[in-house]
Amino acid sequence: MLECKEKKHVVYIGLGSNLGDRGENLLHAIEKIEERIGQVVATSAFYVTEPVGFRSDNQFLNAACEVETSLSPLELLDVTQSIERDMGRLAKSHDNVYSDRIIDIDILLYDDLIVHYPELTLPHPHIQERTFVLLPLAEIAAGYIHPVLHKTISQLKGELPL
Ligand code: PH2
Ligand code: MG
Ligand code: MG
Repeated sequence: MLECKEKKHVVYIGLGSNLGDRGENLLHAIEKIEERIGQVVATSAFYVTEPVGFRSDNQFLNAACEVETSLSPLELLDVTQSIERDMGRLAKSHDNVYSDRIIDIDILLYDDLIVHYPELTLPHPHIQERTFVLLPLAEIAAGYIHPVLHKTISQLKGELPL
Protein backbone atom coordinates (compact mmCIF):
# COMPACT_ATOMS: atom_id res chain seq x y z
CA MET A 1 0.00 0.00 0.00
CA LEU A 2 1.19 3.48 -0.84
CA GLU A 3 1.62 5.68 2.16
CA CYS A 4 1.89 9.41 2.27
CA LYS A 5 5.25 10.40 3.73
CA GLU A 6 4.23 13.94 4.62
CA LYS A 7 2.97 14.26 8.14
CA LYS A 8 -0.59 15.41 8.40
CA HIS A 9 -1.58 18.19 10.75
CA VAL A 10 -4.97 19.09 12.13
CA VAL A 11 -5.79 22.73 11.60
CA TYR A 12 -8.82 24.81 12.57
CA ILE A 13 -9.61 27.74 10.34
CA GLY A 14 -12.01 30.64 10.98
CA LEU A 15 -13.93 32.19 8.09
CA GLY A 16 -15.78 35.49 7.92
CA SER A 17 -17.52 37.56 5.25
CA ASN A 18 -19.60 40.73 5.46
CA LEU A 19 -19.71 41.86 1.83
CA GLY A 20 -21.53 40.49 -1.22
CA ASP A 21 -23.17 37.07 -1.13
CA ARG A 22 -21.68 36.08 2.21
CA GLY A 23 -22.86 32.45 2.11
CA GLU A 24 -21.44 31.98 -1.40
CA ASN A 25 -18.18 33.57 -0.28
CA LEU A 26 -17.80 31.14 2.63
CA LEU A 27 -18.64 28.15 0.42
CA HIS A 28 -16.20 29.32 -2.25
CA ALA A 29 -13.43 29.74 0.36
CA ILE A 30 -14.08 26.25 1.73
CA GLU A 31 -13.81 24.84 -1.83
CA LYS A 32 -10.47 26.62 -2.31
CA ILE A 33 -9.26 25.34 1.07
CA GLU A 34 -10.09 21.80 -0.02
CA GLU A 35 -8.21 22.33 -3.31
CA ARG A 36 -5.10 24.02 -1.96
CA ILE A 37 -4.75 23.12 1.72
CA GLY A 38 -6.15 19.66 2.35
CA GLN A 39 -9.18 17.61 3.20
CA VAL A 40 -11.90 19.56 5.01
CA VAL A 41 -13.09 17.04 7.59
CA ALA A 42 -15.64 19.22 9.41
CA THR A 43 -17.45 22.48 8.77
CA SER A 44 -19.62 24.38 11.25
CA ALA A 45 -22.92 26.05 10.51
CA PHE A 46 -22.77 29.63 9.26
CA TYR A 47 -23.51 32.18 12.00
CA VAL A 48 -24.89 35.69 11.48
CA THR A 49 -22.90 38.00 13.78
CA GLU A 50 -22.60 41.70 14.48
CA PRO A 51 -19.31 43.36 13.48
CA VAL A 52 -16.92 43.42 16.43
CA GLY A 53 -14.18 46.02 16.81
CA PHE A 54 -15.37 48.36 14.08
CA ARG A 55 -18.54 50.10 12.94
CA SER A 56 -20.34 48.74 9.91
CA ASP A 57 -23.92 48.29 8.74
CA ASN A 58 -22.98 44.92 7.25
CA GLN A 59 -23.43 41.90 9.50
CA PHE A 60 -21.00 39.02 9.18
CA LEU A 61 -21.45 35.40 8.33
CA ASN A 62 -18.87 33.41 10.32
CA ALA A 63 -17.91 29.74 10.24
CA ALA A 64 -15.06 27.43 11.17
CA CYS A 65 -13.65 24.32 9.55
CA GLU A 66 -11.23 21.53 10.41
CA VAL A 67 -8.66 20.64 7.76
CA GLU A 68 -6.00 17.95 7.47
CA THR A 69 -2.90 19.34 5.82
CA SER A 70 0.74 18.61 5.24
CA LEU A 71 1.54 22.31 4.84
CA SER A 72 3.69 24.05 7.44
CA PRO A 73 2.14 27.01 9.33
CA LEU A 74 3.82 29.61 7.12
CA GLU A 75 2.97 27.73 3.92
CA LEU A 76 -0.58 27.61 5.19
CA LEU A 77 -0.57 31.37 5.83
CA ASP A 78 0.69 31.98 2.27
CA VAL A 79 -2.12 29.89 0.85
CA THR A 80 -4.89 31.42 2.99
CA GLN A 81 -3.70 34.88 1.96
CA SER A 82 -3.59 33.94 -1.71
CA ILE A 83 -7.14 32.58 -1.49
CA GLU A 84 -8.23 35.89 0.09
CA ARG A 85 -6.54 37.81 -2.73
CA ASP A 86 -7.93 35.56 -5.47
CA MET A 87 -11.42 36.07 -4.07
CA GLY A 88 -10.96 39.81 -4.44
CA ARG A 89 -10.22 40.88 -0.91
CA LEU A 90 -8.75 44.33 -1.25
CA ALA A 91 -7.60 45.99 1.94
CA LYS A 92 -6.24 44.20 4.98
CA SER A 93 -6.63 45.97 8.30
CA HIS A 94 -4.32 48.93 8.73
CA ASP A 95 -3.06 49.88 12.20
CA ASN A 96 -5.55 47.37 13.62
CA VAL A 97 -8.50 49.23 12.12
CA TYR A 98 -10.80 46.60 10.63
CA SER A 99 -12.90 47.06 7.52
CA ASP A 100 -15.63 45.27 5.58
CA ARG A 101 -14.36 42.27 3.65
CA ILE A 102 -15.47 39.71 1.05
CA ILE A 103 -13.52 37.02 2.87
CA ASP A 104 -11.28 36.66 5.90
CA ILE A 105 -9.51 33.35 6.49
CA ASP A 106 -7.77 33.04 9.86
CA ILE A 107 -5.65 30.15 11.11
CA LEU A 108 -6.97 29.53 14.64
CA LEU A 109 -5.18 26.37 15.80
CA TYR A 110 -2.47 24.18 14.27
CA ASP A 111 -2.13 20.87 16.14
CA ASP A 112 -1.09 22.00 19.63
CA LEU A 113 1.58 24.27 18.26
CA ILE A 114 2.54 27.52 19.97
CA VAL A 115 4.52 29.93 17.76
CA HIS A 116 5.16 33.66 17.49
CA TYR A 117 6.41 34.53 14.04
CA PRO A 118 6.37 38.18 12.99
CA GLU A 119 3.55 37.41 10.54
CA LEU A 120 1.70 34.66 12.42
CA THR A 121 0.85 33.86 16.04
CA LEU A 122 -0.57 30.45 16.95
CA PRO A 123 -2.96 29.82 18.52
CA HIS A 124 -4.72 32.87 17.09
CA PRO A 125 -4.40 35.41 19.93
CA HIS A 126 -8.07 36.46 20.02
CA ILE A 127 -9.90 33.11 20.05
CA GLN A 128 -10.92 33.32 23.73
CA GLU A 129 -12.54 36.75 23.49
CA ARG A 130 -14.52 36.31 20.27
CA THR A 131 -18.03 34.89 20.24
CA PHE A 132 -17.98 34.87 16.43
CA VAL A 133 -15.00 32.47 16.58
CA LEU A 134 -15.95 30.31 19.58
CA LEU A 135 -19.55 29.59 18.55
CA PRO A 136 -18.65 27.92 15.24
CA LEU A 137 -15.40 26.44 16.61
CA ALA A 138 -17.15 24.81 19.58
CA GLU A 139 -19.44 23.02 17.13
CA ILE A 140 -16.54 21.11 15.55
CA ALA A 141 -13.81 21.20 18.24
CA ALA A 142 -15.61 21.27 21.61
CA GLY A 143 -13.07 19.05 23.37
CA TYR A 144 -9.95 20.49 21.80
CA ILE A 145 -7.61 21.78 24.50
CA HIS A 146 -6.23 25.26 23.89
CA PRO A 147 -2.45 24.73 24.20
CA VAL A 148 -1.80 28.06 25.95
CA LEU A 149 -4.91 28.46 28.11
CA HIS A 150 -5.22 24.71 28.92
CA LYS A 151 -8.99 24.85 28.60
CA THR A 152 -11.29 23.19 26.09
CA ILE A 153 -12.96 25.24 23.37
CA SER A 154 -16.28 24.48 25.01
CA GLN A 155 -15.03 25.83 28.38
CA LEU A 156 -13.78 29.00 26.66
CA LYS A 157 -17.17 29.43 25.02
CA GLY A 158 -18.83 29.04 28.44
CA GLU A 159 -16.62 31.79 29.86
CA LEU A 160 -17.61 34.41 27.28
CA PRO A 161 -19.35 37.43 28.81
CA LEU A 162 -23.08 37.41 28.04
N1 PH2 B 1 -13.42 39.82 12.10
C1 PH2 B 1 -12.65 40.81 12.53
C2 PH2 B 1 -13.16 41.94 13.29
N2 PH2 B 1 -14.53 41.84 13.60
N3 PH2 B 1 -16.60 40.74 13.60
C3 PH2 B 1 -17.35 39.69 13.24
N4 PH2 B 1 -18.62 39.61 13.63
N5 PH2 B 1 -16.84 38.65 12.50
C4 PH2 B 1 -15.56 38.67 12.08
O1 PH2 B 1 -15.12 37.71 11.40
C5 PH2 B 1 -14.73 39.76 12.45
C6 PH2 B 1 -15.29 40.80 13.22
C7 PH2 B 1 -11.22 40.81 12.23
O2 PH2 B 1 -10.84 39.86 11.37
MG1 MG C 1 -10.09 37.84 11.31
MG1 MG D 1 -7.54 37.68 8.91
